[in-house]
Order: sequence, then structure tokens, then C-alpha cells
Amino acid sequence: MVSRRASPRRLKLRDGRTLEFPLAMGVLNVTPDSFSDGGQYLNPERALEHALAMEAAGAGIIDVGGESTRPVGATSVPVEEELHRVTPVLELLGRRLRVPVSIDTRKAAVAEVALRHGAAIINDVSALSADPAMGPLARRAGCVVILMHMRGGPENHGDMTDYRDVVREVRAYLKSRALTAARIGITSGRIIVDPGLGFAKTAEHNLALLSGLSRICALGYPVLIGASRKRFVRALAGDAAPAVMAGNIAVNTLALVRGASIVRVHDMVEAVAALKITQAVLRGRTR
Ligand code: PMM
Repeated sequence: MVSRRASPRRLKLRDGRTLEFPLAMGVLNVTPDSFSDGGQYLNPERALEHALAMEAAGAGIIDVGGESTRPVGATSVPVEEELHRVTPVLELLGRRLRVPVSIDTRKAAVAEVALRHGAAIINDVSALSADPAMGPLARRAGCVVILMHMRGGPENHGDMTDYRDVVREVRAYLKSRALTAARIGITSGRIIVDPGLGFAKTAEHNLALLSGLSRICALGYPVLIGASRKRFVRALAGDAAPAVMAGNIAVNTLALVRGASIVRVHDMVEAVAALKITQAVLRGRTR
């Protein structure tokens, strides 16, 4: 039986700021090879401009990443290269951005530099399993962590898609990673979980996870959904830009209705408009 706990409506950050859910997280990939926006924001000034535009459009978090995790052909990036990509961007964002920054990394050395530049959240697609120093760093820093489900690494997760009951297995994994985090002193009020759409999942698995999302929300942690521009959306909706955009919005809206707290997106204006409407309908009032 699935025990139910309501996801919190808000979450406190270590600097006293509060994340009010639901919110949209803006993707800022500082990589040459991410599948949808690779190469666009390697220049720190352009990255800042894009982050400020997403903030102005209503982003609640900006997620900075220096390592591509796309399912086909992503290679592991050496720590020096990842730092070289993200550090100048983090420096600029730390001075100019008002909304919290998260760092999308599996490496504690990268997370540590990001935290020093004011990042408030570690977005670890390995759920603290890739680098043994990541959990202790997050505990010492008192930051929020995003624990995502995947199998293998960016190099090989596309092949590891064998599940009996994907929702049950992903839910059990997230629960166990959250308990492991709690055991090293990361309190439950600092944990966000993510089923990891597209990471060691077929299109059917992604759809099953979206259909069964309320079972993952019932763990009681805020749930993040990252569907934006992913292959299963493009396969279902079509590859033309307006079709992909509409597909993203449909997935995000359904995820919010099923209890998701955060949607991770590239197209902020459209995502925030859809989020506002969804929230107003769910509440039955405009504010
Ligand atoms: N997806 C990507 C990268 N980081 N982090 C979380 N928490 N959840 C995701 O779904 C996720 C992620 C890959 O997408 P991108 O290349 O567009 O950033």
C-alpha cells in the first residue's frame, strides 16, 4: 500500500528565502552538447542575459549545468572543464540574479564552488550516489538537494530500461535515497525528488511515471518534473517547435494537476503562463 503524505507548499532555503510551489525552474545549460540548447550559453554574458530573461518571465529557480546528460552520446566531463564552464556564469548570476540558483552536477567539487557563489540548491541527477563527498557537502552547507532517479551514468543510461513496475521501483529508489540523505543529516525539509524522465526510461516508462505521479508525490517531498523538449515529447507531439512547446505544456500541466511542485523548463514565458492558469483552475480563484 502507498502511504500518503502531502507535499509541502513551500520550502525554506539556507539564506532565509522561500521557494513557493508550484514554480518553474529555468534551464541554463553551459555546455557545447546538451540536446536542445547545447552551445548557446557558453559565453557568460549571454548566459546571464538568458537567466535574467527567464527571471523576468517568472522563473522561480535558475538551474545551471556544465555537463550534458543527454541519453545518446553524452560523455563524462572532467571536473576542471565543468568548473571552467560554470564558474564565470555562477559569478555573474550571484551578483545579478534575485531568484535562487541551483547547480546541476554530480561532482562535489563543482557543487562546492557553486555554493560559494551563492547557489542554494544542488541538483544531483545521481541522487548523491556518484560522488561520496556530495552528501556531506550538502549537509555542511545546509542546502536543498534534488534527488533524481536514473540508472547507470549519462554514458549508458539509455540501455538500462528493464523494469517490472517502473512507478513502484522509481518510488522505492527515491524513498531510499531520501532516507540515506536523512541518515547523514540532510533533513526532509531540504529534499526534492524527481523521477528522472528520459533517464533510463522508454517513452512508455515516462508516460507511466506521469500517470502514476501522485504515488511519487505521496512520498511527501516536493516533486520536480523535467520533460522539457525531451525525446518522448517530440516523438508524441511532433518535432516542429510549436508542437514541442505545446507538448511540453501539456505534460507540465498534467504533472502539476497530479501534484508536482516544480517543472524544469527551457521556454519560460509559455511555461509560466500555463502554470498560472493551471494553478488558478486548481484553486478555483485568480489569486
Ligand atoms: N534533465 C536534464 C538535466 N538535468 N535534472 C533534473 N533534476 N531533472 C531532469 O529531468 C533533468 C536534469 C536533461 O535535460 P537538458 O539537457 O535539457 O538539461
